[in-house]
Formats: sequence, C-alpha cells, structure tokens
Amino acid sequence: MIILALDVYERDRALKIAEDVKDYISMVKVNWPLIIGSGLDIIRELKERTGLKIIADLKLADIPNTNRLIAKKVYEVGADYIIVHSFVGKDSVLAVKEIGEIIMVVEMSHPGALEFINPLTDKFIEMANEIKPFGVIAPGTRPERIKYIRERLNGEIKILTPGIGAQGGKALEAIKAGADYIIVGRAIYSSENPREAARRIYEEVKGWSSG
Ligand code: O7E
Repeated sequence: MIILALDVYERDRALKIAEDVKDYISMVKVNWPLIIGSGLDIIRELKERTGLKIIADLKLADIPNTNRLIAKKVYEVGADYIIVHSFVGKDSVLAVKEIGEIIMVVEMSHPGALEFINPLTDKFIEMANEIKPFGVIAPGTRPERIKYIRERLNGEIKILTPGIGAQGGKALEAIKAGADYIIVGRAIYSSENPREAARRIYEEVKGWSSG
C-alpha cells in the first residue's frame, strides 16, 4: 500500500534506499530526477534488486506518436506502469495503454493544480472509467477530493495518492478517504533512517488497506 517516490539523482543511493525499505513498500516510483541522474536502466536495476513493481512517473503529455515512442523504450527496460497526463486527450493516453499498463493523472496535490488541472477532474474521471487504467493519481493533500474521486471512479481502478508527509498529507486520512496506495518520497528518502521511516508509515496504515 506504500509506494516509494525515489526522487534522488544518484544510482547507488537510490539502490541502497530501495533495498533498505523494500520490506515495507509495494512498489517503487521512478521520476525524472532519478532517470536524469542515473539513466533509464535504473528501472531494470531497481526491479532486479527489490523484486518490486516499478512505476515510471514520466507524466507523459505529448502527441500519440511521441508518447508511444517514449513508452515503448520505458516498458522495454522493465517498467510495469507508466504515468500519463489526461489533459492531452484520449488518443495520447490510449497510445500508451495499447502497449502497457498505465496510471492517469486526474488531479494533483500542489497548490498550482487548482488553476488548470483540478477543475477538469470530472472529465478525467469520465475518461478513466472508459479507458480503464490500472489506477489514477489523486491528491493526498486533499482527502475530501480522494473521497469525491472514489465515489465517481469505477471500483476496479486504483487510487494512488502523493503528497503524504513533506507536502502535508496524512497517510491514514488518505487511506480512509479511499486511497489504495499512498506515494511517499521525502518523508522516507530524506529521513536519517529511511527503513525506520517506512516501517512507521507501514505500521500506521497496515490495518486499513489491502494494497
Ligand atoms: O512530496 P514527496 O517527496 O513525498 O514526493 C511526492 C512524489 O509524488 C513526487 O515524485 C512527485 O513528483 C509526485 N507527485 C506529487 O507530489 N503530486 C502529484 O499531484 C502527482 C505526483 C505524482 O506522483 O505524479 C504522478 C502523476
């Protein structure tokens, strides 16, 4: 039920943190900082070292052909899921879904999300219900929005919520509101003892979720 957002640059540090905390997490999310710092092959290495599923958080937002070209290479190195933006439209999202499992952004956790992305959530939920991705991203910083999204989203689609810890969101509140997975970055990897930080969050939420 915990997804580690491994937003560090260095390969050795990333592998060490992932190995340290792997007993308490379900998946590892790799974002641009780690890909830029360590190369795309870090996805394969993390998968081999931890045995966990890997989410490539590319937030793809391009025309269908470019989305497809990028996604193909990323699935080839072992990514289990790729995160795509919904606002580019159904054709761009489907171009990725045709070759692998996807997670769609329907709402974001930061203050700026209120300007353009979040007002379109209803449309994105509608699109997700039609496309049936593995999951959607909803804001861990706004539990009432997780609940709103859960009520409207097809029950088989998972909800993944970032914003827990460093951005102020609370793990248990997000889970109780309907999140299947919480995404945690700095609260784990910037901690003096990442394993202990992950264990504490795991203990806090374990009775509440099946993820
Ligand atoms: O705040 P942290 O350190 O716990 O890290 C949060 C991670 O979740 C980080 O990788 C960030 O890029 C990501 N994230 C958000 O913080 N807010 C969002 O709305 C969406 C994401 C995310 O994972 O996007 C997937 C689309």
